Amino acid sequence: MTIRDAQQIVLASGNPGKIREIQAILKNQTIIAQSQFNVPEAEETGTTFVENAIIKARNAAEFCKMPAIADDSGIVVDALGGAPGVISARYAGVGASDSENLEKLLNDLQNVPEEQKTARFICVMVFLQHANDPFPIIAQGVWEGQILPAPVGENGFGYDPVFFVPGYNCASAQLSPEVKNSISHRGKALKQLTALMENIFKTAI
Ligand code: ITT
Repeated sequence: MTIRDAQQIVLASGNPGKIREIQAILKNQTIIAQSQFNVPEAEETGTTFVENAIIKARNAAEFCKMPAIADDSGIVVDALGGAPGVISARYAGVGASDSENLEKLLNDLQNVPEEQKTARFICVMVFLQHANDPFPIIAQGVWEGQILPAPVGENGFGYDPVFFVPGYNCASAQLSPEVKNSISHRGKALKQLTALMENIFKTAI
């Protein structure tokens, strides 16, 4: 298999926070955000991260006639039976802002004891060579932590201000972008994805 055709890869995400982090890691590849091609947003109808990542990658690959990478991610909170999970981006409703989503999360957890607020970020990254690629390359990363009682920190996006990172003793939103990428769910998934791609395509990614 060759990745020569994949010099340009469309990144099937409309989330600027994710795009920043992914482009910082894949800096040797020409990764073009789907907004540059006016790709219509795909409906995320899957019940799992992997289904939604494939839906998004296929949608962008089909529209752009190009290889595509997609990220489906979210936060899973044990005390909420795994919610918000795949609906993390729209937990407080379709079109909700990051602060509305994390406000709802803190509200849902207000009667839960601190030690029971264990949570993890999940990221599934998918690479498709083309829309009908029957062999998606799939990688996943998990980042364990805990939900804080109140938001803190200015970096990152989404739930970063309420995600406590054990070992660093701070919120994810207090980490530099470099440190976050070196330990996060997305960083881990991307490392795994590039290793799988290098193995399959026999070329450095
Ligand atoms: P695209 O589908 O266009 O990529 P999206 O934001 O809708 O953007 P998802 O459906 O994968 O993407 O939802 C991911 C949500 O999970 C995201 O909006 C955040 O609320 C949260 N999330 C994922 N990774 C995160 C991170 O590194 N830090 C903070 N929140 C994160």
